[in-house]
Formats: sequence, C-alpha cells, structure tokens
Amino acid sequence: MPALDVWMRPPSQRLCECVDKKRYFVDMLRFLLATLLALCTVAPMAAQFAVEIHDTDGIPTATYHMRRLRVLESMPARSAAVILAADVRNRQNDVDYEFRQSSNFLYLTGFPYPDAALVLLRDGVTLNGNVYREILFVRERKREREQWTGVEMGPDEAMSMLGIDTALPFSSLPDRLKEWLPEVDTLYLPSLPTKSVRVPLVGKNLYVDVDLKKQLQKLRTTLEFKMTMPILAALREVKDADELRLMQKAIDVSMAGHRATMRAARPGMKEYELEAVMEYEFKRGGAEDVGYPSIVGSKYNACILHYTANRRRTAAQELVLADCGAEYHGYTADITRTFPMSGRFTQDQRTIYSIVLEAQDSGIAAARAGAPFRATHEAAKNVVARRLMELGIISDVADVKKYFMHGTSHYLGLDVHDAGTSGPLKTNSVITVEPGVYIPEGSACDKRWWNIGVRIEDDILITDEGPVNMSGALPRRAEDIEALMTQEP
Ligand SMILES: [Mn+2]
Repeated sequence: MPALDVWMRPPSQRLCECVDKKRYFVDMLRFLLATLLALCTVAPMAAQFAVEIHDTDGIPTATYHMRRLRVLESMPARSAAVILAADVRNRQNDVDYEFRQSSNFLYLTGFPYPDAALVLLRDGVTLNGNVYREILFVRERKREREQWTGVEMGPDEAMSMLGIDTALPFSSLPDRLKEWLPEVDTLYLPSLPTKSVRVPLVGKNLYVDVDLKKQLQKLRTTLEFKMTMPILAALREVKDADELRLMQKAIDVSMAGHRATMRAARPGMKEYELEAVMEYEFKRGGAEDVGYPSIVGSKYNACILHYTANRRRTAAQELVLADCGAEYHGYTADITRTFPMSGRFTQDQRTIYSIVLEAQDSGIAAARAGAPFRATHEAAKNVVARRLMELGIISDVADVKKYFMHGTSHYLGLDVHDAGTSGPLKTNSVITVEPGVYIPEGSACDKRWWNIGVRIEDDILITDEGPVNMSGALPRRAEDIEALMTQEP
C-alpha cells in the first residue's frame, strides 16, 4: 500500500518524532507550505468523487428513522442523547485497523464512517426556522482525504441517502452542545463515561483526550447522566424482518464456509489452512468481514474457548473445533462445529460428541418465548452433568463446571454477543445455543478423555411457534458430519 507522504501528515501526528520545539515549528511551517501548495495545485481541478451505494439489500432508511423515534419516545422531557461513532484505531504509523462502525451508531443511522455523532433532543431545537429532534454530525467531505481513504458521505449525502432530517459538520458539535445543553436536564450517553474518549475540543483538527463527562459537566453542573444502553438493548434485542433477512444471509454464508472447511479437511493441514477455506467462502459469499476472530483449534486447542492463534498442524486422530461466523452488512452469524480430521470420530470422541449434541437439543427445545434467559443453559447443563456422571468423568453434578465452563446462550445480531435485556426470551430475538465439553490433558478423569474438546453452536430464532434453527441446514449429528466429510471439496 502507498505510504502517506510525511509532509502531508499533520504535525500533531509527528510530534513524537520531533525532539525539540524548533524542529517542530520548522515541521509545522513545511506542513503548512506543503498543504498550501497541494491546495493550489489540486483544488482548482478537483471535482467531487461520486458517492455510490452498491448494495441495495440494506436496512431501509425509514427503519433507521423509526428506531431514532423509538429512542426519543423512551426519553423524558428536557433530555438529550449523544451517540458517538466508533474511533479509527491506529495499527502502526500511518496504517489503521479497518474501520468498523459502533453497533449502536450503525443501528440508529446506518452511517458507516468515523468522526460522527448523533444527537437526539427530546424537545427539539430550532435550526433555520425548523424544529429538529435528530441531528447527525458528520465530517465534511475533503477531496484530498477521499483520494487516500475513499469516498464518504458528507452532511448533504447523509441527509439525501440516509433520510436524516438534518446533518451538520462534525467540527460544530462542541459549539452546538454548548448552545443546547442549557435546555437539557438529562443527558444520555452510550455508557457512563469512565474512560477518556476522543472529542473535538477546539478548532477543526485538534483532538485531545478528555473525560467527556467532566467536560460536559463544566458546561452544565446540574446535568444528570443516564445510559442510552438500556433503551438500545431493549430495542436491539428484538429483530425486525430486514434484520432477520440480513442475519439469515450471514448465517447462510457461514454455513457454506463450515461445509467447505469440513469437506477440505485432510490430516496434516494447519489450523490456518482450515481457517483460510472458511474465510474464503465468507468473502466469496459477500460477507464484508468476520463477526469475530475465527477460532480453529485442534486437539488440546479445541479445549481453549477463545483460541485464535490457529497455527498448529493437525493430525488424523484429532478433533477440530471451528467457531466461525461471517458478518454481512453489520450482522453476524455465530456457528461452531466440531469434526474429526480423519473424517471419522473415534469411539470416545463420539461418546462426548453425543453428550454435547443431546445437551444442545435440550437447550434448543428450551428456547421458547417467555422462558427465562437461563432456561437454555439449565437444560443443557443438566444433560451434560447427568451424562458425565454416568461416564464417571465427574462424581458430583456441581463439577460439571470443570468441563462446561461457559454459558449456553447469548443474543446475536450486530454484535456476536449482542445487546439485550437477558430477561424472558422474546419473539423475534435470536440467541445462540452452544453447549460444550472440554477435557484438557491432566484433567482428573480417565486419560482416554483427555484432549477431547467439543462445542456445537447454532443460531436460534425465538418465535411464537417455538425455536427455529437458522443454521439448522448445516449437519450437526456425528454421522451427518462424517457423510459430509466424504464429499469432495
Ligand atoms: Mn457464541
């Protein structure tokens, strides 16, 4: 990738490289000259790049508008909410991590770029003679930046393409907050600010780390802070038809990845080769990203819950646990399958596998509207405890935690561990059901069980008619997995 010309980088980014002040001012002067020169040569001939939307299967703009209204309806009089876009995270020098919008911001706006904020005002503010209750702040378009990092929507495009009532330059946010906060008694923030966040303080390009809460309290000492998250969690927990359509797409693409991976598995492959087959199918199916780092663990690595190194060489008699999900238009799948590299489970592996499958069946059956959130875990845990007792792997049901040390379910949506209330299960919410049994080497049981790690995970839609397995088309039973693995890649 091309490197950013050092003189085009603002001096603030190079501060650490400057050992003395004199050198800094020389740098600053050269930067200003370079910028001036660039503006003189580029500006007169620079036409705007065209903003294009290539995907037409996203969430309709009217839906975003309705979501913002529902948040506003949950807020008391004289209140405001500020929801910030995610920050760009620097990887090293002038290379950043790929940007991913914060899920709350995506949920409320569909706006996919950084340096943006949504302000919701319960009683509205008057701008140019009109009263607005939702104002989006986005950075203004700059051809020089777009040349490097891609075309973005500015305030005009945000209004026309995303159906936002009004959008203002991000640089005007601090001044606008100063203007509006005197009329506000309650300020909602995504979470109560305990850590520093980056907000523009003065000027356009100067950023300093400040504690947002302290800064805001300086403007208004009596301001009461509340969290936006409980309101958003309740909304995000229940999915609408468009969300379920995008989730099914993410799940379909993910199932294709899992199928291809199991078909391609040959003893001796590295874990990362399996990961490569998986993620190739994700990208080929149109997924923008993975919803979380792919977990592909063989043998003892299958016993590590969030193993992501994926470097080990596999062997025939080993199990591989693949917990991988594609992200499509912001929504993620979360699917785990465990398969034998040889294509055939050993008798002991099959025994443990059948326990986890039975536990999962039991957990899925418990995923009914109105049931307590923990119902799936109770059901799955009871099966695992009973069966491990029968095998003599544990001698006390309380010891089930030693081999099944995580919960069975979490919400799924924009985040792999999605927002939700953890209250009774609601129709049109999606949860995972993912029991597991992990028996690392050295465990206090017969060593024939050592290094067996099994998890089976599916994505379950709660409906009035009972649970619907959105990833049910992917083989789950041991014999179905074996049959799939005999197929050519
Ligand atoms: Mn999961």
